[in-house]
Amino acid sequence: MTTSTVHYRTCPLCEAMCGLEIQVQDDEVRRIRADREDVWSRGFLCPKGTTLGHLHHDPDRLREPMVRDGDRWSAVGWDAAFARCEELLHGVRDTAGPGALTAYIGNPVAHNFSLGRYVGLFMGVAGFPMIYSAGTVDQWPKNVACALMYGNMWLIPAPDIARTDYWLVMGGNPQASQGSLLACPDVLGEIDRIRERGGKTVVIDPRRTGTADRADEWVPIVPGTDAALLLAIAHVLFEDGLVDLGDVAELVVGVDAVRAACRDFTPEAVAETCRIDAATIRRLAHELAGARRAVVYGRIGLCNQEFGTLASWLVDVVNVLTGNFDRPGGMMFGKPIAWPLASLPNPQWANGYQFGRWRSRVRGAPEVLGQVPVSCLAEEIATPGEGQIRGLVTIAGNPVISAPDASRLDAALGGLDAMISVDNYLNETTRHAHVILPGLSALEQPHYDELIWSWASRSAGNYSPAIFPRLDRPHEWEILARLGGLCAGMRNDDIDVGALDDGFCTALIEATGLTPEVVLGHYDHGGPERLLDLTIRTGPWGDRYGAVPDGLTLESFRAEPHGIDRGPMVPRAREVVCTRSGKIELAPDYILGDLPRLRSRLGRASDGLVLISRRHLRSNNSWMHNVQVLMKGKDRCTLLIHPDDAARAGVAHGGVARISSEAGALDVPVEVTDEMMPGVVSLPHGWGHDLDGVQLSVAREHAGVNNNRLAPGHLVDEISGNAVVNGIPVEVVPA
Ligand SMILES: Nc1nc2c(c(=O)[nH]1)N[C@H]1C(S)=C(S)[C@@H](COP(=O)(O)OP(=O)(O)OC[C@H]3O[C@@H](n4cnc5c(=O)[nH]c(N)nc54)[C@H](O)[C@@H]3O)O[C@H]1N2
Ligand SMILES: Nc1nc2c(c(=O)[nH]1)N[C@H]1C(S)=C(S)[C@@H](COP(=O)(O)OP(=O)(O)OC[C@H]3O[C@@H](n4cnc5c(=O)[nH]c(N)nc54)[C@H](O)[C@@H]3O)O[C@H]1N2
Ligand code: SF4
Ligand SMILES: [Mo]
Repeated sequence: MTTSTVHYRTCPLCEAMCGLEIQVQDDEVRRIRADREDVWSRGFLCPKGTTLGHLHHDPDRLREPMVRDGDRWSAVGWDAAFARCEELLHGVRDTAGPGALTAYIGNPVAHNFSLGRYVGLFMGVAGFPMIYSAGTVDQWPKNVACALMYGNMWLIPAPDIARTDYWLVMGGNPQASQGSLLACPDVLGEIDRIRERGGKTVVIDPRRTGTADRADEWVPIVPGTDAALLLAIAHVLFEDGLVDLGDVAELVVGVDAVRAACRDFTPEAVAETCRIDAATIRRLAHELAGARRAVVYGRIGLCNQEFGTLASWLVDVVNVLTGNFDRPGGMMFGKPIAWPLASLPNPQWANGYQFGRWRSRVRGAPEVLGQVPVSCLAEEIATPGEGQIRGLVTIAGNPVISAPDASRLDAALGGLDAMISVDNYLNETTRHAHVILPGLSALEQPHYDELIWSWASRSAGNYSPAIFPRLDRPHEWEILARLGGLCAGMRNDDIDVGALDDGFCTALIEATGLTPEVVLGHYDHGGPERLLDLTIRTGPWGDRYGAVPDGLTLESFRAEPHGIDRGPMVPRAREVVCTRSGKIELAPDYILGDLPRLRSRLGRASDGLVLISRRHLRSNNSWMHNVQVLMKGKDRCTLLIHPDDAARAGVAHGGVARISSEAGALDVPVEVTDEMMPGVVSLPHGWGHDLDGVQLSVAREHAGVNNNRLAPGHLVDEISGNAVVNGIPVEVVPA
């Protein structure tokens, strides 16, 4: 007899958090479509969400631990795998010391039920002196700005686009990404709704993206010059008497310092550098100030660039100056139903933020928020001497594709004495591992987003139980706890994962002010579901373990498969800002100190070609090209180039170009299109799958090229250490 069941769950793949309806027959996913009753996404989804079954059933997905001996991989049991990890990790500790071990944390950590909640436990137990992450090729500039302005690196405000009348989008393309540091289903639909209520959306981007096509106006900009543009907008706001802080006025300090900082950044002074005429800059400033509710938003194009921190900071500055901060339709802080662990105060910075507390060994890069650029990793592995990295744990990361100077990192990983990867695939990075410990598929584990609700347009939430529960093997949180112990030198047999988990949970309970013994008494299980219940029950709508009648618990969510919604964003700056002054620090000295670097940029000619990155709706960073149904259609890994530049370079549509930078060269098919502004070419990131040993049968057939082989590792936004992968000087010639 066959049984067919229907399940409701949240897609974990991106920040849109769509509700799915999943039909399963005999352990096989039959159909996935949108859950039209989902309180948050209301029937929205994208093509990736319908492929969770493909990912689950993918024959290339690793289901057992893999151990490598030379070029030979063998599947082994969990005990044998951990025994091998012990041997390898302890080998490095014994010969080179604990400082020779580190970790790289990848993007899916932020999307995975276990990993997101337990990566902190892993790092705490392992006690690494430093770690690396995808964060320094992503949002590190925004983290720096928010740490200094609001007091917590993860206190990131988001645009309330569902209620705004004017949206200025800079360096983000939600048509492909579905929005980032901005959680809202159907972002493009919101652009239509802004227009329907008489408003306007303007996109500032070197490329006329799908988002720009849907918006009302596209303003091309020279990559890396957004900070200059925003300073000029601020200049006009001051000059024309348009500054009005509104409700947050008495909460903000530093307005005069901002006024002084933008004094010489007149529209005329920046126009040539940005290639935006002064009249347009003045008009944008007046439109922002004149709209009833307006909001500026910046994303990866503003972070992964030469002046990432200045640009990310100035986005918020302009929102504050126009009275659009902490009010509906402007820039607001989210209010998650379950508080994210990252919202807890970090004792490291109890006495204020200090950067450069230590430096990387080889290039001397200053530490920023506890990390140095991921582009340091290759040289830290490859350069002999005291402190050389000999052992690496990667957790849901593929830095051989996603990190700058990819060729060097690829080579360096091959020389490690111990490499352990917690990953679901044998791919470009994990092929170098000695042991791969596979995670679960999305459908094998529960889900409730940990961090993303922090910047969501509504206070909603949705718990998804596992569709194919796995009781026969460790879940990723257990893997992390055990690996942390092994990295710390504990013996495998002595590691008590339950005790580590209880200790972690106890510390979190203490942070809520409740009594650990009492709270722990409510549970007969540990793991991420206990933490989730704790963060719901002690959150803004929680039952506080009975103290608040009718308050929410995880059980409340189990009873509501389409989720729970507690309404739109509300003003909360007064409640959450936690700087030492208690104020919004509009002009942190650390960030102002970077202005001379920007000033010197104004004089720099930009006559050559520069390379930027792009995303596509049917890709997800580097790891979903193995899903056949997403790979249909024309080649996506192409070089986009403006007709004038193509003519000058002598390359033709459909031909192959050689693109080179100081870091490397690639041959890639050409797409000539006026969606690029002249002087700027674009490659997608996340490709280059045809390396030896990669076990991705579909992706190998559509290998593409790795654009990070062109990204020089020394190019970083100096004050955050974030990689500059947008605005790389390149040359293009026929291949
Ligand atoms: N040139 C250029 N480079 C970029 C960017 C760019 O725009 N341009 N963008 C940057 C950004 S924003 C990011 S976030 C990074 C991404 O950088 P990474 O996080 O390093 O790369 P991903 O491609 O997301 O790789 C995810 C890895 O996790 C594995 N994985 C997927 N799901 C799971 C899971 O549930 N559990 C486990 N254990 N493993 C899983 C996949 O197999 C893959 O190996 O790339 C950055 N690099
Ligand atoms: N389908 C899909 N969705 C994803 C991902 C994915 O790989 N695929 N990745 C996820 C991740 S990890 C992230 S971080 C988010 C990122 O989300 P987004 O920030 O929306 O990412 P992109 O689509 O790369 O859009 C970045 C835009 O910045 C522009 N840009 C580049 N340089 C500059 C510059 O100097 N100035 C300005 N103004 N613009 C510039 C590019 O042309 C591009 O249009 O997406 C997430 N969602
Ligand atoms: S937009 Fe697509 S990938 Fe993102 S959560 Fe929704 S269905 Fe999943
Ligand atoms: Mo990202």
